[in-house]
Amino acid sequence: MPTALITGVTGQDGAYLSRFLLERGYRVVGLVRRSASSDVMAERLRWLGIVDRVELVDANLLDLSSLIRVIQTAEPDEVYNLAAQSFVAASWQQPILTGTITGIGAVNVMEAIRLVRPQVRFYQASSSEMFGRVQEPVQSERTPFYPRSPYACAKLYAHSMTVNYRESFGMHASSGILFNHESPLRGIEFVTRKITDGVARIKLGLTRHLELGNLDASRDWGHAQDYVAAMWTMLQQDTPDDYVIATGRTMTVRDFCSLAFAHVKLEADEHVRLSNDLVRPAEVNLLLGDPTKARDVLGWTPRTSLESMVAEMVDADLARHRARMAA
Ligand code: NDP
Ligand code: GDR
Repeated sequence: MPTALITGVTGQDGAYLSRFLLERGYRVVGLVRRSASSDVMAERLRWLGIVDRVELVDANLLDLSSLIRVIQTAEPDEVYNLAAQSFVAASWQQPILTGTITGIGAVNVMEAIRLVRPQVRFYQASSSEMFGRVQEPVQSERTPFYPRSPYACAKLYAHSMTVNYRESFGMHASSGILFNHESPLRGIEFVTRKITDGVARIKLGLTRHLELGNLDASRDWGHAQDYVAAMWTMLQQDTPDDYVIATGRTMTVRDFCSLAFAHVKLEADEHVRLSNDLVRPAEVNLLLGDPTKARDVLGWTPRTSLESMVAEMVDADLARHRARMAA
């Protein structure tokens, strides 16, 4: 039975990846940072019904010794580094923390692997945010990077170090340059989930308005459960490499909003309010990925349409609020 160690197991992707690997017969060890709220910490794993099947171990990306200990005791075959301060907007408020966790944290994981178990296959969660102020209208593995936030700068450092460890030490280290991917388990602060949660609350009469920032930004949105499959497939290749994972379709925040409101037969224009406080110091206006390499080399293609994902997210938020109201 192969063993996978997942950092960031309590996050959106960590939960879906755990389920994916369990279904394939893996032993899954999940790294969690100590929290005073440990009762709610594994909420996403609980939502997927797998909390009892994932071995949770305490460690922190900022503490190299804790990572060394976990790799010594868990003896993983594959390590997926999904942990990060992942909210772009917060990275301007906490740039040093973001750089330390999202950037240096990834190097801590690679160092622990190099020192203890260099044969491990390593996955780094790189991001389309690294393209930032895009240098080409459609972004592929060959598109130059131009990060636009402290988060994106930290991710670019971690990405470059992954390439460097591969080339310097021969590590089996791959990066997925993943474009935005969403689900009912998406953090509530990210725009898609903020919208679907807002739509549900408005539909149920819990509030009347939804405040948003820049509606003109365009993103290439896919479903998280499709994207975790790509992570695993990368690590099954003989040769480590970097891959863009995207749908090849882009849509504005405004149009995403319209889709979500239309799902419950409401008009977005009647409920959305604009707030300058939510506009970022520097914006990424357009992301549109070219997943050709992933399709040709990995045989990976996205399965879920944006429309069905929006419906799934709105329905899940409606169900959550109805359950709370009934309690
Ligand atoms: P989430 O924000 O949902 O999850 C982040 C995870 O990192 C959480 O489990 C969090 O733990 C953990 N974490 C944060 N700081 C530390 C630390 N110091 N030590 C240990 N664990 C820590 O992210 P997603 O699941 O959405 O994304 C997974 C990864 O993929 C991230 O690296 C993200 O930057 C990247 N990415 C995501 C994309 C997306 O669209 N979702 C696209 C491209 C890249 P806790 O629960 O304790 O906060
Ligand atoms: P992003 O996701 O920054 O692309 O990073 P987010 O959903 O936060 O923003 C997407 C776009 O929507 C605009 N926007 C708003 N965003 C938020 N959060 N809240 C609002 O009210 C709002 N109004 C408009 C933003 O300005 C932006 O243009 C996500 C994260 O998961 C990263 O970790 C990951 O690397 C990238 O996706 C790919």
